[in-house]
Formats: sequence, structure tokens, C-alpha cells
Amino acid sequence: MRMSFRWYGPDDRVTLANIRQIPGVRDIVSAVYDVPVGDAWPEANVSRLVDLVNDAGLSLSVVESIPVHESIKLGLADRDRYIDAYAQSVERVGAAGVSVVCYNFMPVFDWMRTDLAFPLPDGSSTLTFSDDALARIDLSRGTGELPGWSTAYDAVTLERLLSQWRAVTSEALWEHLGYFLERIVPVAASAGVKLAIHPDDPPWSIFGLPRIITNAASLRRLLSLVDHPVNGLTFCTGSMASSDENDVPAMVREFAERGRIHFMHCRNVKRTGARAFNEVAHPSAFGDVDMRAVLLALSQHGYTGPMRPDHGRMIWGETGRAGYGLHDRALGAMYLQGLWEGVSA
Ligand code: DNO
Repeated sequence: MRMSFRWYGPDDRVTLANIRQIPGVRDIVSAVYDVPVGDAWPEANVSRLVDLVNDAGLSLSVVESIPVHESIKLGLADRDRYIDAYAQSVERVGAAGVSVVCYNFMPVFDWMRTDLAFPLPDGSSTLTFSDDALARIDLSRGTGELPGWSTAYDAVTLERLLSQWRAVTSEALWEHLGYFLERIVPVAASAGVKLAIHPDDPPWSIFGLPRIITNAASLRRLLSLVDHPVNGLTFCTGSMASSDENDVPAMVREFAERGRIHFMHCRNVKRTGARAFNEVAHPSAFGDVDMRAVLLALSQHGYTGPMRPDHGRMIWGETGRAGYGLHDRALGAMYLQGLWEGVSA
């Protein structure tokens, strides 16, 4: 296992120098952020990123994410152009030494929360989600009411997008994913890159949109779309544990045994009702993820890939990007390494 840490580029308040001082962390998870979704990442942007990371004494081992253009997910006539651009980006990051590309196939929205600064009893703040709060969000005014969603859509654009999605069933979305992977998996294989899909977060439909990467059966189906070792998973414990139907340690055992987990996101959540949860501190005691069982399963199956502490709470007065402060994620990195040492003994 290689402990890694997400860095949002030169604008991130958490610096590479900060990350370099977290014991055991040498691998950076980052992306090229200044190229529009759908365009191929220019070589120059990729090498600038790699140089920045290397100059700090760290290495860029995971790209999270190369975003998938909406045309590909919708299966539109112009998707091949975007798939070609995606392939170029994969080739370029592979040539630059990146070994894993994380991506997701969620319609319109990426991960979704209904509160980014919910106060916990210990005085920290955290991200939360509940379907009830989501139901109160009015999308007729665009994404303005959504907390902190990174792609902002105005009302007209969002309505156009949502109406395009109304025609797309879950089965159609699966077909579009298969079409994409049939073309990208061979490119990734020859570029020396592993593909790691991130599950839908939360793992159920929101705003009536199809969401398909939600449970063990869907992970099996994903792997069988193109049954090749590079076609694999970002196993996100927090996303999967948001649904009480998912037995997270059993899933980790199954997919680690098959060698198809290429990247681990370790985060803990506490379910607070049906389709509602708070993100909590990483140790098992605070939430519904048995982190020890997860790491034990990985260790037993000889997992050598990257792992990162996923979202942290905001603690010690830190402010910044929700979920991506320094302190609680650094505590998470240390907890996970301690646990790893213990289960690997
Ligand atoms: C949230 C992250 C996601 C993830 C993408 C992967 O913090 O886990 O935004 O990066 O879904 O494509």
C-alpha cells in the first residue's frame, strides 16, 4: 500500500510542502485543472504538474480525475471526439509516469452533499447528506442552491442538460459506459495506466438521474464490461457505506482478491437515517465503516496500490475547501498507516 494525498494544484491552500511533512506520504493525487472538460490535456500542462510535484520531493502517481464529458455519458453523436481527447490525456499522463486514472460516470453532478459545514458535537464541522434536504433544493434556478458544487450551471443550461438526461435509462447509461471503456481500456493498457472508476456518491439516484455504480453487483458488471486487468475500481469506503445494503469489507475482499482495486479512498460515514449520513473521523469507532476489516482484507490480498485518506472534517479552526483541509486528512493518513502496520504484522 502506498499512502497518498490529494492536492488541488497551485491554488490549494494545502501546499505540497505541508504534505511532504506528513510521515509516510510520498504519492500525490492531482489533476490538470485549467483545461476545459472534454479537451485533451496538453503535454505541457501535464509536465508542469509533474515537475511541481517532483520538485517538492513527491511523485504524482494518481490522476483524480480526468472528467468524462457529458456527451460520452449521454451517448451523443459527438462522443467519439471527446473519447479521442480522453485517450490522448490518458496517453500523456501515462507517459509522464502516472499509474492510475480515477474517473466517474455520474450524470450531471459529481459527488453531492446537502451541507458542507455541519457542526459535530466536538466543535468540528463536516459534510453531510440527506435525501430530505436534497428534496428541498430547487434546481429551476440552476446550481446556485447546491452547496459547493464545483461545476456551476445557470438555470437554462441546467434545464437543457436535465431534459437530455430524461431520455436516458440506467441501461442506456451502462451501454454508454461500455462504449467508452471498450475504447479507453486498450489505450490505458498500452499507456501503462490503470483505470479506476469512482462509485456514485451517494450511491443512489438523485434528482431522478440514473446512477449505476452503487453496489457489489454493479461493480461486478462494470468489471465484466471489458474484462481486462486495467479496468478496475477506486474503492471508496465512504461512498459505499452510505448505503446500509453494502457490506463494505466483503466487497473489498471480493474485489481485492480479483486484483481489480486500483485505488483506495478511505473515509468513514455515520448513517443518520434512510439515505442520510454525516462524514466522520476516519477511525472505525466513529462511523459505520469497519476500517480494520477493510485494511485487513487489502493486506491479506497483497494490495500494493495507492490509498488516500478521503475527506476530513474541518478541525482546529482550519478553513478551506470543504472535505480537503490539511489537519483531519493528515490524522487520517496516520491512522490508516498505523492500522496497516497492525494488520500486516
Ligand atoms: C470527492 C471525490 C470525488 C472524486 C470524483 C472522481 O471528494 O471523491 O470528487 O474525485 O468523483 O471522479
